[in-house]
Amino acid sequence: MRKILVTGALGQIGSELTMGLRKIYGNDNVIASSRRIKEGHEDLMESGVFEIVNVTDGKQLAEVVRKHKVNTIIHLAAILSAVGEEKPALAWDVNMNGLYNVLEVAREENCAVFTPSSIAAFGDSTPKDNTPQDTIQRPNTMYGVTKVAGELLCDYYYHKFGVDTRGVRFPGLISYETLPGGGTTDYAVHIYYDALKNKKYTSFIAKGTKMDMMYMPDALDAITKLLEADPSKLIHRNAFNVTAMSFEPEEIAASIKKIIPEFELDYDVDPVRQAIADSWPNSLDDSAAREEWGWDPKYDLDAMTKDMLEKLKIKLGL
Ligand code: AKB
Repeated sequence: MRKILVTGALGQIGSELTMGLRKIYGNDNVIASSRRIKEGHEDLMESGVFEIVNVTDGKQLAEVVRKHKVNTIIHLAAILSAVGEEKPALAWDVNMNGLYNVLEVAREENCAVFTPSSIAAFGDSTPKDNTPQDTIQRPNTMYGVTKVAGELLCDYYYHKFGVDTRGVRFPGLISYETLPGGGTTDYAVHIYYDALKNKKYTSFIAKGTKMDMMYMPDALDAITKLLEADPSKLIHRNAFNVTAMSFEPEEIAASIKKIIPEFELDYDVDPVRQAIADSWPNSLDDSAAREEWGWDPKYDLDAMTKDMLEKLKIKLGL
């Protein structure tokens, strides 16, 4: 039976993944952890074990893994792209030293590891359309640098020490439960909140900027599917391209307008986040994930918009 530790459990992915995993593996078998307690996550903290873990503290991490006899670590604690450009030293510390500590304790305690990479692992010199699984990776953000290095480090721990490492390159993730914390694709979450509250949104990403995106239920499905995939079928263990849709701001606005006709979009472009977005692919080729472990997303843009607006309306009490 799996005994799972989730790091970054109160973040955008972690808050939904932890509850989903508790349904599959049982409340007592999924330990949630975060570097601090956050308001609004009482259900998660009370439905199973919760531990304070700062992933940059290897000793603290190892103690929690041993205490709960953890055999699988889902490592989500990370600094995202926009915050990473504001605080590159912090991004390096959390993303690299945190991952190194996770891999070391996994090696010592015989744990499997899942950790996400990102479309940020690509850069200006990467082919932009239908970006191949194996291609040029020369990112120019600190977040991207840590994501490429992380992919390589996970490969290294698999080949050198036999640690069962797995991962996907996530695109922008859209969800209603917990807000994302400081990414470039965050506009595609905020737009739904503002559409419901104000019937208009000012985008910090420019017209015509295409990026890959995915609705959270598909992202959770990717994690649980890859975690349980037959290892003999996995060629690309740690860095599977996965995507569900690719759109530019005006396309998500058009999708919202089908449900809220008076919705309006305008622009006030943030040069830092725009430069990051411009360096990322327009659309990924995720055929390796489809072939090796059956990746098959369910939500396209309109299906996501419908569900997001319905769920957010309830959440915001509108
Ligand atoms: C970000 O925008 O930084 C993240 C990502 C694509 O990894 N959402």
